[in-house]
Formats: sequence, C-alpha cells, structure tokens
Amino acid sequence: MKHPSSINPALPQGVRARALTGSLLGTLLLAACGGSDTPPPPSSRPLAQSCAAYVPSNLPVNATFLRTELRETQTVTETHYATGEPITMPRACIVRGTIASGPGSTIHWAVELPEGADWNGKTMTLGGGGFDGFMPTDDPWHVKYVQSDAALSFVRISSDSGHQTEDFAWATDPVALQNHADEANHLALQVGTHIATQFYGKAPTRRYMVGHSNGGRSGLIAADRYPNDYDGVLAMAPAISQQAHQVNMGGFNRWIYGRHADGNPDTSLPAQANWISPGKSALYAAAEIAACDALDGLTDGIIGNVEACTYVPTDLQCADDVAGAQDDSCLTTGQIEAIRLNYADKTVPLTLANGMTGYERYGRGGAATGDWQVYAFGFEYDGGFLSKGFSYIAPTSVIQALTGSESADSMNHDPLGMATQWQALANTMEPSTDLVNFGQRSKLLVWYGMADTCVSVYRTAAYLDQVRQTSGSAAFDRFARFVTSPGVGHDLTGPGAAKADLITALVDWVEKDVAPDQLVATGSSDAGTFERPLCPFPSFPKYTGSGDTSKATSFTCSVS
Ligand SMILES: [Ca+2]
Repeated sequence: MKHPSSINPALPQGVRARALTGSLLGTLLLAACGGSDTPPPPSSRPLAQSCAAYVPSNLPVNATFLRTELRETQTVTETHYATGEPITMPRACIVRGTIASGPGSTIHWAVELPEGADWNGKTMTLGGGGFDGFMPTDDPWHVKYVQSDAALSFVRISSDSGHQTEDFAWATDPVALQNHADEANHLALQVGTHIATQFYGKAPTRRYMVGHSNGGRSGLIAADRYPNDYDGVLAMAPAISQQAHQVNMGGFNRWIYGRHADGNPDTSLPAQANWISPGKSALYAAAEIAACDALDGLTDGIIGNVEACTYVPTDLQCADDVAGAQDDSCLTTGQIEAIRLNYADKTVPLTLANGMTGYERYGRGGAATGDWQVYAFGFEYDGGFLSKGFSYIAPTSVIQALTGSESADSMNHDPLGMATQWQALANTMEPSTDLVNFGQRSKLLVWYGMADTCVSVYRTAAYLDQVRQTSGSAAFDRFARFVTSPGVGHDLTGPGAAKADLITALVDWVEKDVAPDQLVATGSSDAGTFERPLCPFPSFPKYTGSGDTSKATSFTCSVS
C-alpha cells in the first residue's frame, strides 16, 4: 500500500498521543452531546481561541496531525528572486500535518483557516513552483501571484509535494516522484476538505486550484488525472513539458541554447564570448523595444505584437569579438547567436509525452524582464557554467537524478542514450491532452506572460491546441480560456500589465457563468498605472489609435 493505515510509528510519542487524544475527545464530545443537538463547530469561537484548541479527528488518507498555529497578519520582505517587495501574509489558523506515503516520501500539508465569519465556504489549493519541497502556505510568493483579496476568504490548502528539499535528488524514489507529479495535492485536498468541514461545520461548496509555474503544471495534471477534484483551475505560466525543456537546454549539441550561451568552445575567444551579462541584456532590451514597440500601435515600452517582432541585433555587433566579449555596449557574434537561439524552436530528436519532439522558442520581450538573468543566463559568469541560471541548474539536477551520478552535467549529457528514462519521467510528469472529463463540470483559466523566458508560452499554446482538438472546439470554449500579458516575464516582472484578479474571474465563470472574455490587467510605469486587456492567445492588445492610453478600452485584441 502506498499509504500505511496506521499512525506513523516514526513520529514522536507526544505527537502520536496528541493525535489519538484529539480523535478520542471528538468521539466523546459527540457522544456526550447525543440526541439531535449538533455541537457548534470550532469556528463559532474567535479564531484565536478555536485555533489553539482545534485538534482534527478522523483525518482521511491516513494523514497525521502535527499542530495548529495562529498567524497574525504580517508584512514580510519577499525573497523570491530577491525582488525585495513587501508582501502581507494573511491572518489564518494554520493546521499542519503529514502523510507518510512511503519510506522515501512524506508529504507535509498545511490548511489555512480564515475567521469563521470570513470564510466563503470554499477551498483553494495552492500549487508549488520549482521542484517543490517547500510550503506555499509559508511562501510570500504565493500571496503575490494569487493577486486577489478574494483569495483571503478561502480555506487554502498546500503541500510540499512529498519531499523537503528543493533539489531533484528525491526523484529517484518512485512514490516521491508520483507525489510531486500529481498525488500530493490530491491527498492534501482530501485532508483540507475534511478539516474545513469539521472546523466550520459544513462541507465546502466549491474547490479551486491556483498554481504558477510547476504549480500551474500541477493544476493541469489535476484536471487530467483527478477531473473531479476542482470546480475551477487557474494555471499561471504552467511549466509543462519540462523534460523536453531540460533535454533541449542541455549540451546535446553545441548549437543548443544552454551550451551556446554558456560554454564557449573556441579557445581563441574569451570564456564569456557567448554569455549575455546583465549589461548586455539591458542593451539588447532597449534595442528590441525600439525596433518592435510601435508594432502594436503604441510606443509605450511594451512589445505587444510579439509575433511581428523579428529584430536581429546585427546593428549592435562588436567590431572585435575578443575586445567585445565583456563590453556592455556591443554584442559578439556568439552573443547574437545566443539571442537567436533564445527565439528559435529547439529540436532534439527525442520523442516525449504527448508525442512531442523538441521545445518551443521563447516569446519576445524577456530581456526587459528579470527572466534573462534569473532563468537563461545567470547574473554572473562563473567559469563555464550558468551556475545561477535555471537553464543550467534544472537540467543538471534532473540528469543527476536520472543517472544516479552527482557529477553528471547537462553540458555533456546525451539524452538519446537515456531515452527510456526521459520518456518515463515525462510520462509521469506530463498532463495528457484529454481534459474532456474535467471540462464537463469544471473550468480552466490559463494565463501567461508573453515574455516568459523560463518556460515557453508557445509550448502551452501547442498543448492547449491539442486539448482543443481532443475536446472538440465548441466544448473547449465552454471550459477553457488562455489569456496572455505582453511584456511580462515568468515572475510577473517587466514593463507589461501583469496584475489581474484572475481568482475572481475564475469564480465568476464557475459560479455565475460569466466567461473571462473581458479581463483587464494593470501595470505601472514612471507615468503611473495603466490598464491593458488580457487578450486570448494569439491576439494582443492593439491601440485603437485614439483614446486614453492608460485605459483598456483604448485597445482591442488583435492578431495582427
Ligand atoms: Ca507597444
């Protein structure tokens, strides 16, 4: 059995005793009240009192209760990618516990309970990013990407996906991998639903999921494999097809993006001759915006018409590649090639889940976001590897797990020699394109920043095209929408309009049948805040040529 049926004997005695006592107390209280009078639920008392006293009983999926804690409203400094933004963590009673799935995987879960009078009667599962291994409940980033005060009224459920480190070494355990792929959120949802029902004295009326990056992938795979889990799923910048991404970022051939940008095989040139420094990113960003900004009808610092932007920075070419390697006022031949590859589809000949081969290009505009440094190139050149860039770390971590070698390196890995392992991993992690069952009762809202240079918007577009074909177009339009924000990167940075209450949009669609076809995002610039419509892919906000440029009504969604 994947989930043992007894309380985990490895837990400290006090924890086991507390869990048992809680169960017994609940039984005794119910017996004492007897008759037709239902005891008031814990939420009938103020949260500070009810939280301290609450001990959940009869938890499903053999979950174990650890503790409750009252988190008062607190402002913290976000550490995610060092943006340093102040983020307000909401007040909640946090119930914590574990699920011992197997020797190699223990799921830590958390359930955030708002004050009884504030609960909207629903749950929201928060998906985790990266390789998980942390609790979204405790991470300011999840508060930021949810972007909606409406989220504060939900019971919020999260898990660490079944392991406690943020690397990928745990993935050699098949239970841990399955938990990360889809199972941990499914089990935590059952725990959270039970606790909400017990704490408030009534079952949740709706259950939602919101996730960003890997959390977005988690939302899509939940829609595929557990189509009855959620009434609505919001998938932001879903990191699907990561095995295809990892295979293509690595060192299969010299022309592949990661190796080209990082490793310079030509010893007659400086080591950094292909690498894009922060200064060179800024140089390129300004040139790309100058070349493509007006293609959407308005010179506003945002490349809206991404498809029409074909700028190649030959005008920035250094006179000398040796002298120019570290000169932030020009780009070497290799640096121009690295940028070309950033915008080129990748085609490593390895067929992975859903029949896909290769990995799609990134959308234009990433140089003006934080993404080029965080994900593609790193902040510092470090002797041959993108040691601080996701594009090196992610594939290398996965390859080390697949090969069982801590010295394995994505820069000299041959994925065709491990095709079976890559295919098995992709099949575990990838949502299928059949969301028919989900679509019959639930809604899917997908958002993407067009300038995302961590995971490709075009991969998600291709996936959703397959979902549309599988569902039939009319059915697809009844349950799915895919909207984008130009000029916005993976972490919602960049000049575009990234802020939108997508939670309320999804809830209105599920509960009021108001489809999210008129959504507006806001952004800010030196001139103040501005609005742009959130257009369905592949259309973009095109300025009508007249009207207030800070109002969404002055733009139409256009494909050219
Ligand atoms: Ca523009």
